[in-house]
Amino acid sequence: MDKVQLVTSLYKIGAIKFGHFTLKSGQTSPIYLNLRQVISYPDLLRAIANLLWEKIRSCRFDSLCGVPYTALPIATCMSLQHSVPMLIRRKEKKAYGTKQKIEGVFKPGEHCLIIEDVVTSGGSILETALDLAEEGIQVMDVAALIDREQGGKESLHQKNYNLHAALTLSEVLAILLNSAPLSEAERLLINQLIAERTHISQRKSYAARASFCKNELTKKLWTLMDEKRTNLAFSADVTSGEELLALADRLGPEICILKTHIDIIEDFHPELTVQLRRLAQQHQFLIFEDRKFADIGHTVKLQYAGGIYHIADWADIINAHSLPGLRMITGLAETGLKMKRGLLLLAQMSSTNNLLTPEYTEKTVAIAKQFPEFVMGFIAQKKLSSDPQWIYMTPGVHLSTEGDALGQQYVTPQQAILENGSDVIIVGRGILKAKDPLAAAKLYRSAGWEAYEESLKQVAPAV
Ligand code: S5P
Repeated sequence: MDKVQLVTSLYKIGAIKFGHFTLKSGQTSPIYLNLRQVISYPDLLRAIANLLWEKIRSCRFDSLCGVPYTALPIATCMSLQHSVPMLIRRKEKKAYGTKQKIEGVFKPGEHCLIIEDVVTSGGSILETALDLAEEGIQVMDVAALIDREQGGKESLHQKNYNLHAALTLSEVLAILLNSAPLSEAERLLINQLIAERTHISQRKSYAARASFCKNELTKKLWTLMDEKRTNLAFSADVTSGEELLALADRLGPEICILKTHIDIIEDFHPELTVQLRRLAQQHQFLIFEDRKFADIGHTVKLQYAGGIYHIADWADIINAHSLPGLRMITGLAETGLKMKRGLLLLAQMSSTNNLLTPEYTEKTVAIAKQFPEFVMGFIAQKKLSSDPQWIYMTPGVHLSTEGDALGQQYVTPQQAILENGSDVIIVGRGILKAKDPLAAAKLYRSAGWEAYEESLKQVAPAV
């Protein structure tokens, strides 16, 4: 049985599951690997033992010791097939008799090879190695079926143990995608996980991202964020023009984007947008009119360039739902490209029970690919693709994640940037409703920036 057959069989018997799981380490994960039931499938158990043996056949060892309990039958199988003695580590110390933790015959100084099914942090392996060491038994090598790539290999290496894993979780995901009879939801989840993992391992700085995009405004924004050291977009959802200008002036130095809903301003006058542009120039931020266009191409073209607001004249960035399809974007792009503007597509929303399904999100990303000169990226709750040209902006960000009475849901800046891989946090009431909006903006700015700097250090993707 080769790796592909083994992984697809493990999926078929339910040893690889997708959902929402809490791992032994306390971390949550959408993937659960449960190899306990392979003892009910002798062919699979034999295949696992064979694969592991291939990985360690050239290592030097006198005995094998499986990490209790799942790896015990695997170690037994290898011991029988290759006539290598086995040791067993008791998890609980015996309260009677010899009270020893390691069962079997051994001599101090002999080499034991540890067998494990799945490595996450490597903690259980280290515990086993410690108990063996207490008896004077040396460990140099560890064989495992799957390395979840969550830092286990590195922490074992620090203690001078070499991990020989037959499969990494990345390989398992790739095999499942190509060969397993997945449901549509599982296929989408795996695609997303692969994209996230690729992205996390190749996380690039904002400055570096500028070279990947085809939209000129996105380049300008990446550079601005990098130089000004802010990934904060302020959602200035106020109804008075005067208040909007006062906030833009006061908070301007803290932000990379000022987001407006121009149609909620009760005393709108065209001079307001002239003043906004002046402040944008003075404090170096971009203006994003959160208009959420969602009509046929002909209508959005008129809404964008004309009406009372003449949005195209003053808003650097606009957004649109992808619902009406490709040609709507053509309607916006005619004006937008002339004016060197940018468009964000709404790929996900923050509100409860919204109708933007995973398929809708995936199709939105596919639509964006057809307009790389105009589309900057997405309004989304998380990074959706490993393509570095797109920028991700996340609304529904608050330091307290309580939500409001009308369906808004919140994540923290840390969750948005570090865990979900977004690039810009959009904060409205978290700042507006604070006693001191400037102090609150500074707080969100540093939380967002710290999360970004932390994300650049991230090497081991947590899946
Ligand atoms: O999914 C979304 C998309 C957007 S653009 N959820 C959102 O909340 N928004 C906008 O972000 C919303 O229209 C509002 O202007 C802002 C969030 O405001 P807050 O006060 O809840 O932070």
